[in-house]
Amino acid sequence: MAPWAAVVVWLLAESAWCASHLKFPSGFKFGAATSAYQVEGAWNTSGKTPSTWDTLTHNRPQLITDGSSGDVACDSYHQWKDDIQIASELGLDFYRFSISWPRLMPTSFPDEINEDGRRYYDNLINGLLDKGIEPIITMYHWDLPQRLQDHGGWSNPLIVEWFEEYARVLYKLFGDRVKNWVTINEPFTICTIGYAIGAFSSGVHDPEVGTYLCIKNVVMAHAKAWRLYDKEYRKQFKGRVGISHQLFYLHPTSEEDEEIASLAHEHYVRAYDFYGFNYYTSRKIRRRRDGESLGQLSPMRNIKELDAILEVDRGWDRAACFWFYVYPEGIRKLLSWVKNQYGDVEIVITENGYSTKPESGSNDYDRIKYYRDHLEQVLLAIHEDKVNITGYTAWSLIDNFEWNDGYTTKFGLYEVNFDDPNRQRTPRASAKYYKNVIQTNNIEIPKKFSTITDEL
Ligand code: GBH
Repeated sequence: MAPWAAVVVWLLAESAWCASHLKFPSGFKFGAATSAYQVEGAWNTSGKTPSTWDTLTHNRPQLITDGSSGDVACDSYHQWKDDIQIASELGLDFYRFSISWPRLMPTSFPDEINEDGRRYYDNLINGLLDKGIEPIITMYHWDLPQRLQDHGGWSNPLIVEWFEEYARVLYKLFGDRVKNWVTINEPFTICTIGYAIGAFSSGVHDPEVGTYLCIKNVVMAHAKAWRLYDKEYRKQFKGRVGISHQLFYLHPTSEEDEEIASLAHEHYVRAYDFYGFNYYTSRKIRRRRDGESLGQLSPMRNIKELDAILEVDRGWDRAACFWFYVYPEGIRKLLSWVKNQYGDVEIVITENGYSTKPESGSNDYDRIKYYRDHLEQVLLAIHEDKVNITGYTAWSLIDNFEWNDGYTTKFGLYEVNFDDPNRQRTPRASAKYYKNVIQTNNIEIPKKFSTITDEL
């Protein structure tokens, strides 16, 4: 090979494997996220009525690792000024949070707006805007009004209209200031975990029928809410409405399994104005072998419809949650997959983050490494694969109620002291790392973060 050719090969290899010289394009936005039930607390005050998660945690605490609930959680209902303060300290471009449907609409329907609830969200939105932080609202992050669940919840087709009416209230109340909406967080999780296991929001165990009714109605509800905005509000408010899907990358076990991997990714549906993309983990996928049983039905174990087995790679590191294996290349492969499948759709990464055990405190070098390695793959997707990614969201701004894990696994850039009545928030090393990424547009880990010292 001529020496110049060797240099070209080296340059190509270098750019493909190492992204440390790459930058996020101008206009790229960084944010962090939470959801109402996971942070707000104040579960039965100020006019709020119960959600499915209040019911589940109160009636069946054995389903939550530490028997806890979101009754108080981070008390963000009262500590919202602190949340704005730390979002501002981090230099976030946006903060993604969700609205509690039963807090805003205690009857579930538009006949009554709870003024306390409305004031809370107004304060949060206005406080963020005052600091130059864009509010991004998730309309539905799993805390369905219990009253609607009593009428079948997501398996009742009427929910499509109920959701549309809820969306209309949100657009009317907040649409003048909120320009980016996520209708529904993770349809796949709501319906498969909701109904296949029965230990999630719905509390109903019906993998045969419930899952499918739910998926259809969730997708229809999203479409209705999008259409409503498009027809009646877009001209006036000039905003956008998307949806967030959780995708885990499914790595074909052999060449034979490439088709099944692609079909399995198809399990997740398409989006509208933008594609909200939540990524945490990956699995290996292969066809079920003759005589092999599909085993326990769990969304991250296998796919019944495809007769596919999901496994983990022994080489992947683990985070604190039982389902969480680390495979940074998965996020890039999935981003490219979405582009190849759906065309040049705009993608906003609406969640990505890492869990630690409570004991690991605020010296969370493994979380920093997770963020660095995933941001590197996002940069490669942008520059090498030309995927149209416009934003990145860290999950989560603060430690919070991690669903069935309760408070036993932590996702926060800020640690929350759950023994303190004020739920004090303290930055972890990863908060400082993320702030540095936003400030410098450089993902490399500054020396001061790469050794664990008390100063952090
Ligand atoms: C996101 O879901 C959520 O949007 C967010 O609220 C949450 O705090 C965050 O991730 C961290 O978990 O029964 O084997 O499928 C991520 C998707 C779906 C992953 C439920 C864990 C349970 C394990 N999650 N899944 S399994």
